[in-house]
Amino acid sequence: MQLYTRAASSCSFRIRIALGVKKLPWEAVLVDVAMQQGEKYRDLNPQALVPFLVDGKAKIGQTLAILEYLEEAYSDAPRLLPGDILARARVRAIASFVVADIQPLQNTGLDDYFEKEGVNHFAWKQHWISYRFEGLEKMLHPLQGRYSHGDNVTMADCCLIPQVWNAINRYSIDMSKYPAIKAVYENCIKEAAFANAAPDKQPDFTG
Ligand SMILES: N[C@@H](CCC(=O)N[C@@H](CS)C(=O)NCC(=O)O)C(=O)O
Repeated sequence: MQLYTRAASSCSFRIRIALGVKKLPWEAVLVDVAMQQGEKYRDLNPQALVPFLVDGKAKIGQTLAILEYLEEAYSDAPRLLPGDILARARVRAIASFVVADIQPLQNTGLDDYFEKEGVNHFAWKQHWISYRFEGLEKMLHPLQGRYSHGDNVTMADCCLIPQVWNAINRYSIDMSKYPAIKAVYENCIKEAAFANAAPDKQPDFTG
């Protein structure tokens, strides 16, 4: 299985975590910005985004589609979705909130445009991450377990932890305002599947 990935990409970080939790063997294809914008990569993945997963005949872009594929294709591996229907809906809601309503507002792919327009994108990103974290904190509080949903890692954690890593390391967000999110982050990041997937552990990490 090959994952097209970049150290700095929080979206790729989500899939690196999932592959680690599921203990699936994989190989990294490192995608820098020049390769991502090139014709050859667009031929493979017309969305021209990372992550992108190739697993035999499966060629899949978009984090949530990849996570759902891994869950279904490797159902004997540790599960990323709980057994209960309501629990699954809650986990998917947390994951989607990060994927659809937080990360797109801090995607570095927007930076060139912001700079051309003279927008202070650092402040813009800090604002949106903080504002959305207020909602996320309420979704998690009171924390009922070690992770976003109980005591098992789920897709929600695969999506949440990279977002918090970025908030802390790239956007200097004060996480003491979000104690439930902070607790989940601290519980996860010390575990191997999360720690090994972090940007600073990747061969293409540049700081
Ligand atoms: N919705 C996509 C978002 C993917 C995405 O935005 N990836 C970023 C890296 S985290 C990227 O490739 N940005 C470059 C660009 O927007 O041109 C997903 O969940 O996979």
